[in-house]
Amino acid sequence: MTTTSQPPSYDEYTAGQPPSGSALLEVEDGLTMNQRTRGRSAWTGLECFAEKLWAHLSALYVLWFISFVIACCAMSQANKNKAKIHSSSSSSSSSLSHYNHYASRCEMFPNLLYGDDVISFEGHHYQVIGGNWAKITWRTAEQDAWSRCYDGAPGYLATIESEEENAYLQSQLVYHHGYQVEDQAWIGATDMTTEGSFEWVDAWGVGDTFYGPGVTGHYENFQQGEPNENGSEDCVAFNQYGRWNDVNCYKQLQFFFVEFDA
Ligand SMILES: [Ca+2]
Ligand SMILES: [Ca+2]
Repeated sequence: MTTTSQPPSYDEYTAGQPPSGSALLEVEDGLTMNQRTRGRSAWTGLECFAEKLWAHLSALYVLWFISFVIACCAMSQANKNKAKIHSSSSSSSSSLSHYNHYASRCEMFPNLLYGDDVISFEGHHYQVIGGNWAKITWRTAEQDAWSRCYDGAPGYLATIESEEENAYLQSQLVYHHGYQVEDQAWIGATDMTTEGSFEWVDAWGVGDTFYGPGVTGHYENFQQGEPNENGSEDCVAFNQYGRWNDVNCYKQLQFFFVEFDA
């Protein structure tokens, strides 16, 4: 009976019974105990590294997924807002951008009135800003009007579209506590885009042409002989009688009317 001498297994070595006098015992595959021990340690270290790497990658994936979901929600909401504004107006993209700029500000600060009273007439809301001591150009008045908010709506220089509205604003001007005879007020009319064609500049940044070649059917109240483009006159002043005159946009007047669509 022939017996084959089998080398001890790794477990037998680790069971504490290595052959005597052999710290570097050779086994069947030619590896020593030290080599096997180092291999196992290396493998265990690799497994540990892999587990940590997977844990980090899992955490990063979760963070990326949460960011992705938040970004999708934000884009969806932005698209809804854009569609809402588009559906409410057919204005050009520049007008839309102009309006959005001021509308979003008024969403955050619905009532920026700077201590001035708001008055109402037939569903329209106004402020009469200024005093005899004031020196206000049309551009300054326009920017000031847009900086104001009432009940979430941005202000703009008043657009006057009826005799009744014009008469109401005339009375508010002359009875204003800061008014003195011959003071005037800016309104939101200009022909700076096309000479001789006057349009209203409202909260959207541009409005309807109400006076000019071929334009009929719109309210206007220019005094006799006006508009006359005397020098360079592209902005419209409103006098104590409620009559209108084109004057230089950098002329300094005492008042301006702000209107809100709220
Ligand atoms: Ca002009
Ligand atoms: Ca004039």
